[in-house]
Amino acid sequence: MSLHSRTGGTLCCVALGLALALGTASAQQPAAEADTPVASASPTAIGERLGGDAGRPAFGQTAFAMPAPNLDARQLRDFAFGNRLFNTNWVQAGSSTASFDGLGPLFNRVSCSGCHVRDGRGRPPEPGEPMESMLIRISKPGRDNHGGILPHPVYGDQIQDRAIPGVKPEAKVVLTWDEAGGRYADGEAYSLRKPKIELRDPAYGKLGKDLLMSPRVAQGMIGLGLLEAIPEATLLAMADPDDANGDGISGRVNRVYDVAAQGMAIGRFGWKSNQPSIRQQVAGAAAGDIGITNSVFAHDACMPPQKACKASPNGGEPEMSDEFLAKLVLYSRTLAVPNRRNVDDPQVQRGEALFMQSGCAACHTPRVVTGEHELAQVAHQVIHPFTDLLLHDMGEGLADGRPDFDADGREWRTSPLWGLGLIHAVNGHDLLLHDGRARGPAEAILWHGGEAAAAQKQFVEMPKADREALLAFLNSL
Ligand code: HEC
Ligand code: HEC
Ligand SMILES: [Ca+2]
Ligand SMILES: [Ca+2]
Repeated sequence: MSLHSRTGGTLCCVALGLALALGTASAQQPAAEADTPVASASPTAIGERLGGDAGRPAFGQTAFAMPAPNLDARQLRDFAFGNRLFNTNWVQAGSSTASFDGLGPLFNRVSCSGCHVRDGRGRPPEPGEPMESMLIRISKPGRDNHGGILPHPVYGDQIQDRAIPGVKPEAKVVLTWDEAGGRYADGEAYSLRKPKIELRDPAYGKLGKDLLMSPRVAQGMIGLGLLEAIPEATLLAMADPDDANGDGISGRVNRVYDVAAQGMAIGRFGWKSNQPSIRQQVAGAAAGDIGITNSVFAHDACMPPQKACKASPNGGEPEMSDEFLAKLVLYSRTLAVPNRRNVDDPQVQRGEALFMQSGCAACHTPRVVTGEHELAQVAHQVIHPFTDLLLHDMGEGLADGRPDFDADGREWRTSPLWGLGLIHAVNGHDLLLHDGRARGPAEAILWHGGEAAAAQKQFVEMPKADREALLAFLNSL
């Protein structure tokens, strides 16, 4: 196995790049300011290993693409096959590569990795570009009989902006930005942008005035098995729906429909914790985003009025076997969490203390212990995901106005922050939040409102050196 030497090779340059990036930020600061005392200047409490035994050192473009180091030989073979499936470009039904056919008829991308680029983060398109690594969820006001969203009668629950020949893509998505400025308490200016979404050339008739839309970029793929192994009891213990402890923060679990179990379950995955398990998320992505049917979602995303879609030949029933699905699930569960960098840097340690003092940790839970899981490698691990997987009201600024099961139009799942500092190395951008509007972590924090308004205010009121220390800490994750 050459996996160890692969990371070793890039270590120096990436570490150097980070040091340079941090160095330029702090170099402008007078030494006195950089030494502003904070309550705890003690050595880091979190350490390097964010993913327990399923974490590892990882740097550069492949930082999110590594298998957990504790997989056994057979699992590593399955991981390698899962990796191949994740990167496979599915083709139209009837072609010669029979195991990888059945694309569409309606779809967003031809592969998982088309959106989860290098197992990392998608981004919104540049002006004039088509969407490449994000999608628009849609629905009508109301709920279906499982308490879930009410699909649009013609366009379903998602806009598929691509289709096989002979079938019309549903619509063209055009995204433009509204920009507005603000100032930190010390007078430094910032600017925030918010997307406006327009669906042009709808091919199957009117979308209607009451259409609800939720733009979402592809999420990172690391550490998901560990998040699945967090005991329900732990999630329920972290939840505080009525804010009983009076800290202004009232995380709630989402309860969503589990298709295989035919019952309700706690949601964990997706931007609104709208999926109960990795298996259902992966199966849903295959069917909804690529048009590959499977035993969980047996039908292509053709709504009854989409006749050409319905009439197109399929690539088997289902188009993806359970064996393939299981390998994709294993893969999606076992991408290693990269270790932290620069944990001994005093600025990073100051930033960690500021993170705790500013109330960030009330949602971005720094330490969680996983429980039982069918995959022993993710069970009983001490992890530092910086998420509670709960829903929080994030205010009107971030609201999409589209409920998803019990999540309302202002609620979002706390995003895990592990890997945050490596997104740029992996994906060449640092566009954050559910729709990629934030150009870096500072803008992401500035968008926090609702339950997170007090934490946001603390950030706005920090002296610049403190803001930079907090950002240096985030960059070490
Ligand atoms: C068109 C882009 C796109 C494609 C293609 C795509 N995804 Fe995703 N993926 C997303 C988006 C967007 C989300 C967030 C979904 C939501 O919030 O409802 C997501 C979420 C996920 C998650 C949950 C991550 C988390 O942190 O909760 C997993 C796992 C996942 N996708 C796996 C896959 C797999 C496996 C495939 C291929 C079968 C795939 N995706 C194809 C865009 C895509
Ligand atoms: C009330 C809960 C809450 C608090 C408090 C909170 N956050 Fe968040 N944070 C969230 C949620 C929810 C999201 C996802 C929002 C979205 O994507 O629209 C998020 C997203 C982020 C992101 C973007 C992550 C990504 O992958 O896109 C960063 C960075 C972040 N928070 C940092 C912080 C920092 C630093 C603080 C303290 C100053 C903080 N947060 C306080 C709930 C919270
Ligand atoms: Ca298909
Ligand atoms: Ca659709």
